[in-house]
Amino acid sequence: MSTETVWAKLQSLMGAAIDDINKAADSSILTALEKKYLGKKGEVQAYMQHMKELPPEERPKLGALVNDVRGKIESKIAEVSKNIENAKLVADLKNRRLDLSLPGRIPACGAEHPLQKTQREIEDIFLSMGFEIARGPQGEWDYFNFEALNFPEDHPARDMQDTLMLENGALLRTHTSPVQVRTMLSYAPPIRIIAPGTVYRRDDDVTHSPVFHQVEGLHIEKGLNLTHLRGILELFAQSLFGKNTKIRLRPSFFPFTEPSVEVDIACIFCGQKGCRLCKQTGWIEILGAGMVDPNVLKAGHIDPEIWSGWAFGVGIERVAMLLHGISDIRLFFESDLRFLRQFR
Ligand code: 2NL
Repeated sequence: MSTETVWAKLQSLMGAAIDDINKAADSSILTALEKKYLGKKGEVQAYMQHMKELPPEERPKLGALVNDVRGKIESKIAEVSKNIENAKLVADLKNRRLDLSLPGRIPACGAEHPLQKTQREIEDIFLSMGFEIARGPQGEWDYFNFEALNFPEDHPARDMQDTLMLENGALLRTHTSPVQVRTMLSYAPPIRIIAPGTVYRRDDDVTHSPVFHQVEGLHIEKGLNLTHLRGILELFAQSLFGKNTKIRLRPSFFPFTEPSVEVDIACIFCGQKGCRLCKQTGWIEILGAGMVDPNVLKAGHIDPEIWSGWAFGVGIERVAMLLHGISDIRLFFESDLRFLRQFR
């Protein structure tokens, strides 16, 4: 074959290839055509066979020609392939309808649990007054939960009735006081701490849950007396319930404090006129407190002749119920989103 014949045949082969490619309806047909024309055993490559028949000076021309034809077919395939993809996209978009009048999807957003929120608010108040946060284990020894806190051997709270016992002789702490005992043993006074956390009792009704939460506070320094207790707890009550909140102290009893007091706030619901929530008394009990019993200081290796202390304990559920007007404690533990969403 002469160079001219090869050239003419290649031209017509290219024409046929381009016609075929233009008619390709989808990418699988394109792949087949690519193999047919440009594959190793394809029709374009076949022309290289004629190389030997040509005079040597013509051979480079044939090589260039084959490469040129190959390049043109390749770019045609690329062009048609892109067209096929575009057409598919356009068809897709036409089939898909976007309804701009639909309401947007509101992302499901988490929020603090009302008890967590109340605990944090209480923590923030005491942190602002220079107290630090102390934490400890929820499984405790009888010694730290009762003995060191001056509970007599026969105190009813030590019974199986009120305390959840663990198998190894330990128990679930019934208050966070053991954290404060541990702190007294680990740090030298003065001490200003609060101990927030989960506590457990064998109890279950509308106002009692077997799992509940508490913040206790302990302040040990030289020369403290009931006026220091009163001043700080008044500021606490005012930060939580409003700056005009009045408080009063009533005598009470706890094994670990002497004297012991209950702290009431003037009823925030009726302005002391008397209502269901203050049981017509005008006062609502919010926490217990007192001067730390010398026996408890001794158990904490602190000399009661040198140091004095006051302490308090406040129930987080009780405060949260008062702040939000909730009457059933079980709502906090049921994980009903309709209830929880109200605190976002
Ligand atoms: C209440 C009463 C109270 C304490 C807790 C305490 C802790 C130590 C020493 C002395 Cl280490 N006291 N804690 C004191 C008085 C009352 O809690 O009714 N809480 C809900």
